[in-house]
Amino acid sequence: MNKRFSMLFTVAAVAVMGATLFGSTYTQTQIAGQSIDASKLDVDVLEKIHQMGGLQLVMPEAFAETDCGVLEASGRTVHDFQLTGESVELPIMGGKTFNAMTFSGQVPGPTLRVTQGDVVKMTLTIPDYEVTGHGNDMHASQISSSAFESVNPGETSQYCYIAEAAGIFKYHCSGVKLVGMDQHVLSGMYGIAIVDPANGYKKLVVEKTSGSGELDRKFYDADALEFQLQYIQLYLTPDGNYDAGAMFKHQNTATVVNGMQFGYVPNMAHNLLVNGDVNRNIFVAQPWNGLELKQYQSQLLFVETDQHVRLFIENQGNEPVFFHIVGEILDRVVQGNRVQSAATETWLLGGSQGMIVDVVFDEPGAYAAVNHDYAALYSGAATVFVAGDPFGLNPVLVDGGVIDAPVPSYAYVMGNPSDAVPPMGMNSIEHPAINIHGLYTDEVASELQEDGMIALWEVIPVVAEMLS
Ligand SMILES: [Cu+2]
Repeated sequence: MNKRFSMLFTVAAVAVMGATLFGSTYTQTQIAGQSIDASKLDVDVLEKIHQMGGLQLVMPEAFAETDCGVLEASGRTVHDFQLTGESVELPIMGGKTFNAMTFSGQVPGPTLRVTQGDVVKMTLTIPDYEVTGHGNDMHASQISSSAFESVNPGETSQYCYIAEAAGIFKYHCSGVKLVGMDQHVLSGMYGIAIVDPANGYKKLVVEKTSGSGELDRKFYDADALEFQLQYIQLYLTPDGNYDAGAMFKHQNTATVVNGMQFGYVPNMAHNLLVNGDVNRNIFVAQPWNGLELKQYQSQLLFVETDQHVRLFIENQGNEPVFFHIVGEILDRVVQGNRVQSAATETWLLGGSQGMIVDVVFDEPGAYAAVNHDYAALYSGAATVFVAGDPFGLNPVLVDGGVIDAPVPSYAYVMGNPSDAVPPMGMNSIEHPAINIHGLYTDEVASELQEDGMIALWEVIPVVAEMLS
């Protein structure tokens, strides 16, 4: 037996013996410092150690290593995650603007997507014209919080870590040495990291009773059409500045999903398609109506019926989220790569909690995903999914020459909004098309357009012309 194996063997043996001794009594003081003579062990115990894989009990190398040089040379996949901290003015419902703080000119900040075990190399740059310093605390990391030290204007800072745990994790500005953290986060400096499980996502099982009353179990492949939804509150003074007094009293001005109130509801184009009139609203609240709003015009989320849909949901805020989809049951809720619930009506997220919701929409229709706290719902937390072709638009679109043949969802015609679509992962179904939508600066929106994303404010008039 070579020395290395011998040492591992001892570690495994101690684990087994420890378990046995603890099983009998918790008062065994002789466990500490006990040495085990392997030659005297029962052969069954040796077999047991062999079966449990002694080698695997040794921790992988450098699991809490934060040295970028060491981690980059480790052979793991490295993700370069570059962010800038910038204060900008962005629109708020009602035609006004507010003084936002952003990661890279957008709220929420860019989504990072990695696989469990990958290395994240986070680089935060603060331009020299920025009015304040910023930091970035990434909840997907397990490293000393000293790495989240704030970065001054005109400077750049970096840290590396291994994304060890699978799930959805927030990242957020840590202020200037924690000072102003509430202001910076609640003004927009937050985002998520999605860490896909090393072995991928699991198949979805949906149990229902069919028309006959028999229990009907249906299996869906792990591959899913994915969306991301992040909830937070805005606490603002009438002139669009952060209101700390309102925050301490939990009196928010607005509840936003991916930065906007009612950002995913019908717009005038949907009014025209469904009601034949741009001014006849489909939904009770359509505050972001009009082509001139460009990337801020509200959009809908389109899915197919009988399709596995995976939602990455994070509560970035200061109030609870009671996540519910009107007309649907959440088929599965996963947190920490463990199933928490199946077939549940609503799931609660406290502040800084995330979850993955798997859902299959059975029937064509419109479904509103809400925070079932009425104050949140009526102040902006309503997001409309449209499954299939509930409005019978396929014949109209085919006759008008917009599409060649009927499509399983309107995503094939209008695309899904870019800020609700996470980067592709190992079990992602690619969206048929993606349109530019989000609380982006005009610079960010132009970059997305240059990258080939659809600018609906340019496409809609063309489609309307074809249909007229
Ligand atoms: Cu900040």
